Amino acid sequence: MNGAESLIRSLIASGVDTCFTNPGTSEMHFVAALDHVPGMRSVLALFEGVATGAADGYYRMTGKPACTLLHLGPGLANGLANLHNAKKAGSGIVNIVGEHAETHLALDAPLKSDIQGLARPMSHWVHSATSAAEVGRDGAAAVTAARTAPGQIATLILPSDTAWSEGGPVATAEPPASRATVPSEAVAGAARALSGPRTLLLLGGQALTAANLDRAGRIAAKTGCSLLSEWSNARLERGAGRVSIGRIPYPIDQALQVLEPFDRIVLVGARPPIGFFAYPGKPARLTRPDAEIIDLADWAADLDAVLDGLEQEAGAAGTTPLGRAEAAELPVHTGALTPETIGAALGATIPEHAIVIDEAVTTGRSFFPVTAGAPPHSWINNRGGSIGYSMPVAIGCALACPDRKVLALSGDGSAMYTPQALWTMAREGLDVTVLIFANRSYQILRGELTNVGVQNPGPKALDMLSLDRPAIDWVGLAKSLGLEAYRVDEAGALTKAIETGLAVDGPVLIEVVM
Ligand SMILES: Cc1ncc(C[n+]2csc(CCOP(=O)(O)OP(=O)(O)O)c2C)c(N)n1
Repeated sequence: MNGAESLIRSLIASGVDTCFTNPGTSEMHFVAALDHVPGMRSVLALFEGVATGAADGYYRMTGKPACTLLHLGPGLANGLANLHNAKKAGSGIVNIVGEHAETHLALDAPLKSDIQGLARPMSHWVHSATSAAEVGRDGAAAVTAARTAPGQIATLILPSDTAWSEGGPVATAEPPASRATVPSEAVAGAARALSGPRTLLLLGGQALTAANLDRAGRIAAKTGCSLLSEWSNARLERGAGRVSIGRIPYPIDQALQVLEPFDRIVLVGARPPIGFFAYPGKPARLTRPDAEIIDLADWAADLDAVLDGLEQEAGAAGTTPLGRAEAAELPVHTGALTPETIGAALGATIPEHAIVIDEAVTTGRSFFPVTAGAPPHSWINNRGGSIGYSMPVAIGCALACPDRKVLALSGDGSAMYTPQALWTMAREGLDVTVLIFANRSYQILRGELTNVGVQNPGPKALDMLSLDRPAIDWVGLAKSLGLEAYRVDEAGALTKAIETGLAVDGPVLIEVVM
């Protein structure tokens, strides 16, 4: 058994059974070992950002790390933007990054680079394997790190001689440590605060499961506090019958207005609200300067226990939760495609147990309220702000949950960062319906020009935000990568196309021409 085989066996023994790969020469022993060791599902991605994004989506739906296989420094570098998003979402991932054999490193070969230096900013744990005999243990240690709450990025650098030389023992990761508890006095104090006027309970991370939202709804019913989540959530459970929770808006003025009424904000799994960006003359913190922030529990804490404790302390157990969404029967709209008619089409078609990955950017700003009464579903946001995440994340979600329908909603600008994801969807026959909102521009940035104080932008500035020269043929692109694809420019046709996409088992792309 060589080192590569002992590594794969150790990953499998530690519960990692899915690998998103884009290999090169230095990873050939790992690739060969995939056939010698049963139990590792390997999925080829044609760009490393697709592999890392897929591993992110996989973790969000399973709570279990997948691994990636990346080719030296440049391969890792191509995957970094979606690793950044995964890190901000609290997703656990094990990256295996190939490296030259030790004897070759001294020769400054073309692909030699500072892999540790590249890995560190987007990883919580970085380790270079030094011997084939130890590589199984290194793999298990990487899984232990990746499983640290809420989920961490672990990067194991694998010199090719540690893969091809005689391997050592197969190792198993330590069981995940239990999540940190919060002192009961702090919970009791926060429960008292929630009973005061003008108080917000701001939820994030594991506080957004269906059961925890029910607890929050009971606390709100009993204490009169308001509920909100952050703008971007790694995964939020919602839909008919679930406690419907609003998100702090992205646009800074709206966010300030939403938070202005609150004297006290209790944080459970959420951070103190800040703007996505700084804007001249606008505050960075979104809460009123005199508002009291009670940071009860961060996202790594045992939030089930925290919300249970709050519920008990508030005397809310047995109360009917406030704000459960009612099932909505939405009329099918016809006519022009606008954010409102597109939102209505989604509200009318999102199926039960769907996973919606939202990278709809400007088009999608108003999707949330109109889809609140759709059948129960999961909603996934980008917490890192690096665009090009939704189609890769959809791959991981679809592999993690083969019985659920996946809807990836993307602006055309965002989708062009990782279009290779479509090929992997087709190759693996994944049940994903992709909606591309083809407004042929970086629309959000037109608004941001104004927000940062640029008056009357000139033609060069506007040209940097336009995608219409040439217009991208999404249907042609998707078909060339093996997908069924449709173009729609009217709301009734969009509803029908979404229904068609959802009825098909494999991937379908819909170009929504705005
Ligand atoms: C990796 C990365 N590069 C650039 C940006 C800056 N950026 C934010 S949104 C955006 C354009 C989004 O365009 P699109 O997806 O078409 O959405 P629209 O606003 O048009 O709805 C860009 C370039 C970013 N967030 N991440």
